[in-house]
Amino acid sequence: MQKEKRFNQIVKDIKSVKIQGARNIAKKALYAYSLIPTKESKKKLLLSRPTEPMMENVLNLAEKKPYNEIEKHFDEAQDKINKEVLKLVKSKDVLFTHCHSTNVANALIYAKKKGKNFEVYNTETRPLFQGRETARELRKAGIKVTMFIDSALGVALSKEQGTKKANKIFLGADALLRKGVINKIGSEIIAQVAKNNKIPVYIVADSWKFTKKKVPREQRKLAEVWDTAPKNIKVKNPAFEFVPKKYIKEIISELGTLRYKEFLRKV
Ligand code: RUB
Repeated sequence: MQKEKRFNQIVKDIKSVKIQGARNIAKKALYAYSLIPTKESKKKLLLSRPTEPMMENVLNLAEKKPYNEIEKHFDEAQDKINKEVLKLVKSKDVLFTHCHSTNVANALIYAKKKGKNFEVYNTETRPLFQGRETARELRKAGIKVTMFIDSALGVALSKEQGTKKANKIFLGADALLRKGVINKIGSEIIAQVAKNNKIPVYIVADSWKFTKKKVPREQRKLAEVWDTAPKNIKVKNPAFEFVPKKYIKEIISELGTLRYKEFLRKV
């Protein structure tokens, strides 16, 4: 009973985005599955957030391998990612990120600890404001952070209205696909503006987010956008979008910092 209660709480927290980000979702889902390792619980977990191939990859492994063997991958991969990001980050950089990605945030905190003195611009990420979590976490690590509303993206990525120009973009990913990546809504437009402003876009993501399958893009509750909307007004709340590989300079994963083509060869 206790196990069932804990399992259900995790499913609830993944659904409500209390547990968020591909890595945290996959890690918690693995733990939940270890509590109740059945086909039915796997199905329940997979339905909790549909745009999460890392969760699916991890749960597929969990059917064959012991929990500890799979669980250690998360930190091992993150360590390698941190070292790759460290090579790219320079003091005085103005780095831009969106939403909250543990792979990105951990790597930036590691770079700061290693003595790099950069600053970060980030976007609040409506409607659920995951950008605030990123800002809080980075600031706590002593990183200078400036947060923008999502629609001020053009300002954050150019030298306008008292801002510097961000010179590198680090985005996380929920899904790594053959033709590009899926990440939080807003990511494609960030990549387009970056391209226009000649700012390189790096995807920082564990390679276990890769899938050859078609990945559905989650549509979330309309009330997250406008809970008192008049009945005759339509509201849309897409949570994720596709970023074509043409906008991506390199993928930074535990396999190294690689051009998209090379990454596909290695993964
Ligand atoms: C989070 C999001 C993150 C990726 C990668 O969306 O888009 O960029 O999941 O995160 P949500 P991580 O808040 O809707 O889950 O690096 O933590 O795996």
